[in-house]
Amino acid sequence: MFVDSACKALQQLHFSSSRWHPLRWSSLPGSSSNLNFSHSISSSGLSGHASDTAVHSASDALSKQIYKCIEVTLVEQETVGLIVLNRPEVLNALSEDLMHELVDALRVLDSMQKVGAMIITGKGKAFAAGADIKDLKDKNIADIFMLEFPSKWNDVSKIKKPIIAAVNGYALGGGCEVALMCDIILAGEKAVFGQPEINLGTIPGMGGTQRLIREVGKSSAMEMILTGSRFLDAQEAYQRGLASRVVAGSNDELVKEAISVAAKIALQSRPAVVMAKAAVNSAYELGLHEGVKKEQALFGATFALADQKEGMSAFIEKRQPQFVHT
Ligand code: CO8
Repeated sequence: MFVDSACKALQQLHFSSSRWHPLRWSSLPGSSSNLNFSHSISSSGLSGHASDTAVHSASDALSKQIYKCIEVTLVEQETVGLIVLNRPEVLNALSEDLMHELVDALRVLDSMQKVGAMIITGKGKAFAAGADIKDLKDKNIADIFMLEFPSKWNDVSKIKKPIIAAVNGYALGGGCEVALMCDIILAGEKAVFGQPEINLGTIPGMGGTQRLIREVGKSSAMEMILTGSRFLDAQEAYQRGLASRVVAGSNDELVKEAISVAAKIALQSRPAVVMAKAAVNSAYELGLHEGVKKEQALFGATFALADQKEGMSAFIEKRQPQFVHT
C-alpha cells in the first residue's frame, strides 16, 4: 500500500531520466556561463506542462526569438535561472506578453536538468505594480472566461522547481499574486505588498483572495483586499510570515542574496527538492490527514533515488554528497 503510493507519487513527478530532458544549453547560440538568453517564446503556443514536446518547442523558440518584457540569465554555473521583469517605465505592469513570456521562461527553466531553482525580480522601483490596467480596461466578461490568458497566468504555481521572489519594491495586485505563487519571498527594504484591485472596481484574480489569507490571516487579508489601501511594508511582511526575511541594502544586494539562496537549493538533489516543494504545497490543498499521507508517499519515493543513498552514505563517510539528480 505504502509502496504503491510511493510509486504513484514518483510517476506523478515524472522522474524517469527519459522525461527529464535537459535543454541542450550548450547548443544554443552564444552559450556560456551567465549567458543572457533574452529569447522570446511568447508566441510559442506552449499550453501543456513541461512535456517533452513542450521542451522541444521551447528550445526551438528560445533559439529563434527575443524576449520583449523580461530578461533571463543563467547564473551560478547555469544552475540558477534569474528572471527580471523588464517594463520599468510602467512599474513592470503585467501585460499579457509579459505573463506569457514569464510562464514560458519558467517552464523552460523547469525542464532544464542543470537548473535547480529560479528567481523572479523586477527592474527599477517595482517588483510589479499589478496587471497592466491599460490592457485590462476594455476586456469583457467573455475575454476573461474564454481566452487563454487568465488561466495561463496561474501556471506560475504549476512550476515544479522552487521559485524565489526577490521583491524589490511595489508588489501590488497581480504583482503581489505572482510573489504569492512563488515558494520563497525575500523582501528588499523598499518592498510594498498590497491588493488595490478594489480601487479599480474589481477584485484579485490570480489567487490573491485564496493565498493572502493563508499568509497573513483573514482579518489582515480582508483589510488589504477590501480597502485597497492597506499595504504591508517589508518589515510587516516579514513579521506576518509573508516574506521569509528582509534583505537590507540595494536591489543588487537583494538579488545577490536571492542567488545565494537559490544556489544552495540547486546544490541539493533536484528530485528531492521537487518532492519537498510538492509536499509543502499540498498543505494548501489538502487537510492534515491527507497532507501527511502525501508527505509519507513522497518520503518513501525518495528511497527510490540514487541521491538518497548518496546523501546518507556521504553523511556516514563524513564527506560532501555528490548528487546525480536521479
Ligand atoms: N498598469 C499599467 N500602468 C501602470 C500600472 C499598472 N498596474 N502601475 C503603474 N503604471 C504606470 C503609470 O500609469 C505610470 O505611467 P505614465 O508615466 O505613463 O503615467 C508609470 O507606471 C509610473 O507610475 P506612477 O506615476 O503612478 O508611479 P507612482 O510612484 O506615483 O505610484 C503606484 C506608484 C502607487 C504603484 C501607482 O502606479 C499605482 O497605484 N499603480 C496601480 C496599482 C494597481 O492598482 N494594481 C492593480 C492592477 S489590477 C490587477 O493587478 C489585477 C490582477 C488580476 C489579473 C488576473 C488576470 C487574469
